[in-house]
Amino acid sequence: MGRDDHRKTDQQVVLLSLECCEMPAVEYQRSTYDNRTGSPEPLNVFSLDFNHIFHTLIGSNMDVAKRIEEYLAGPDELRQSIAGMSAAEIDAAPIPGKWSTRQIICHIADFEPVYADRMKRVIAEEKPPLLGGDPDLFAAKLAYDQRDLEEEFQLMTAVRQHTARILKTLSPEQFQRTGIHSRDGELSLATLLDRITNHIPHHIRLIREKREAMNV
Ligand code: NI
Repeated sequence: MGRDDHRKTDQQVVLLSLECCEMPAVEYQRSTYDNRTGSPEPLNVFSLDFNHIFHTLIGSNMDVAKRIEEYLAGPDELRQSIAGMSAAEIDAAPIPGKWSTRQIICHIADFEPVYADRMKRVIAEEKPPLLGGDPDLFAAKLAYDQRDLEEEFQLMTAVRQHTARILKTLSPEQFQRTGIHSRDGELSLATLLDRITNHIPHHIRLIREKREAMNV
């Protein structure tokens, strides 16, 4: 599957989003499929109501403080996931059609400020528009092969500490505030926090898959 033609069919979009998510509901589906059949083919995912799923999962009972701690822990968990890898192993893409570990790290760093901006707008503005981003275009155009991975980690850590300090001041009701995503429709602050918190663990699983493929 070429990365540049992933918009041709729904199936291609789903397969792509398994590697790189702005769509973490796919990951929930995939986990279900993996546990049951070992086959990651969540082809019905587009019929799901994302907002409903997330409200059901975390809804009004969300343990906000715990979620924020998980959000803060993400960058260190990502660092640990690449411990012991050589530069060549980080640059390698051992699984056909999937990214290198370097691309994953740059991808995560790219979307940290995007999500921080979305969360701030939802807190501060009334149902603000939230602009979707295309991870493949970012990966193709934003010099992933030239970037300093230590800077990427510093950015992730700084953005999460900065944003978490704001989130900790909010009431549970404020996590139900919403914005209007250009592709996914109305999303609550709780959903945005859930998505970005799950983003790093999702990609750590894919890094692990690459390490296993390389036996490192
Ligand atoms: Ni992703």
